[in-house]
Amino acid sequence: MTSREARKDGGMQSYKMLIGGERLDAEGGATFETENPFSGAPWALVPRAGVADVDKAVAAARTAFNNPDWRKISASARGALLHRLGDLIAREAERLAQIETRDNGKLITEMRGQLKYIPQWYYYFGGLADKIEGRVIPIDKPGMFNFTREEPLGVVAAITPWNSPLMLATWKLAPALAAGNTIVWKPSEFSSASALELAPLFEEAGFPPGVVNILTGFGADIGERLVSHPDVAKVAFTGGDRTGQSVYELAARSIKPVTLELGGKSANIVFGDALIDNAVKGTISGIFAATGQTCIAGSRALVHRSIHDEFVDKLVSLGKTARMGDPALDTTQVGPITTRPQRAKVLDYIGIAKNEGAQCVLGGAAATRPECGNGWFVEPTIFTGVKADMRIAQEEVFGPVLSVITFDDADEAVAIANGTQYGLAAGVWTQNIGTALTMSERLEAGTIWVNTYRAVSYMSPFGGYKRSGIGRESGLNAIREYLQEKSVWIDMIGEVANPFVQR
Ligand code: TXE
Repeated sequence: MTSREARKDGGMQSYKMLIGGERLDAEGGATFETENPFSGAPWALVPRAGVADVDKAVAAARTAFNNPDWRKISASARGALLHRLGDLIAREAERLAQIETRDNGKLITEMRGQLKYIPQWYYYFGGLADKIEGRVIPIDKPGMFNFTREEPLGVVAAITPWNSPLMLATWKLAPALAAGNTIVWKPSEFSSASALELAPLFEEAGFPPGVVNILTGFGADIGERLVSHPDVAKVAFTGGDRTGQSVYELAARSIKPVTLELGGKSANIVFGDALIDNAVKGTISGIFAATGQTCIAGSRALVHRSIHDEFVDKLVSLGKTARMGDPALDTTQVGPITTRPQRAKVLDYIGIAKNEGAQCVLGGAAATRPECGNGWFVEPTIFTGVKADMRIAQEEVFGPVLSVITFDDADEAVAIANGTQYGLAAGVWTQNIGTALTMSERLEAGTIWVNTYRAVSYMSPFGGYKRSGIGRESGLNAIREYLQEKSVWIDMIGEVANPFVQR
């Protein structure tokens, strides 16, 4: 439903889900309000799906998977659909960016950048759709011909979070569709609007009904049914690690493959020989961009003792300049926290860090500046004197809170950086190529940035080591997460071998 088609209900926009090509309310008509994190006010009504809606959406996706209009079209034609979708998202980019800013408080400048970039995933994986080839195996059995086919899995449940809703959904949808699967997409209850605004574009691009279904509602109501549904072949999840763990446990019961991306506690490691002003900017960007609500947030700055004081002075000076306020303004640099519970969690962690004895050198409280209005803001916050084993240095805060930890040599930096249960990303700031390369090898993380931070691309694999996740998104191999390999044997001789002996 585009905003033009959206019904207004008591001044609030009212959305419908997308199931089997139809725009539907939840069974029984349940809805919930979605709020604007800057005004603190509800602005739209979203269907609150129940178990019956899950069953309906999965059935629609399963029917679509067997529909020859999808199953039998050529891989090139499937790729062309993805290309068209990319073009339509580019056409609607500004509108989608505005909706996201209203619904989840992301900066409009960041959303414009993301919406401009998202089509590339559809172009890239659309281009890949007809380049997935099986193999002929030079098999060791005389008279036998053996080849492989790469086949889609079936219905993929894509469960996505609120922090970069369209981008993180795209990372799942583009490869899954390119591989020929069908989708039930459950966006976060905190950011469903952009997903529902995208819904008509699937039809306009030419995807048959039911290939993409969008089910809105609460994880607590429908998560379990969706993950354990016997007709769901795979679960692709991005979210918190506890939810991820329960999704994994549930998927295991029905032996389903999963892709999990579960956040981190990434270290930005600054060596004594680093270009200090660049490292300061990279560290600030790593923790305050997107108000720290990114899985890749560089929430620990590991700083060599020789430059610690100069580095912290510069960090605080730059951090102080952050312009907070209305995320819809081009000039705003730090927006609100997306959800009320998340704001409470961030403030709790600030309290925990203070009680643990960390020194707060910037921020450290809810923001009450006039330009923050009634929004759910937290001041950009920096703690120094943090010890590697403190909770603030071990647990994901998912907000604008940086912990600065001192180190004396590379071995200690590696031990601290690797000393959490997570392993999503790490930054290394040095001018020494040897240090850059050895650190890239020694750090246990799925992405290493050297003298930069927060770069991602549709071409490059993204995912976690250790508790940060399973599987990779983006890059050539990501499509393999949505395919299964079949081995086909043909006897070329036509002689039936001894039936009592394995051939
Ligand atoms: O995430 P949830 P929340 C981290 C971050 C944050 C914490 C909690 O630390 O503070 O997670 O955020 C759906 N079965 N990240 O509570 O619950 C839910 O509806 C199936 C890191 O918002 O993980 C939503 O669609 N699904 C992260 C999705 O899971 C369930 C991004 C994510 O929500 C479910 C966001 C269930 N039982 C938060 N319960 C990252 N990796 O970037 C909930 N969901």
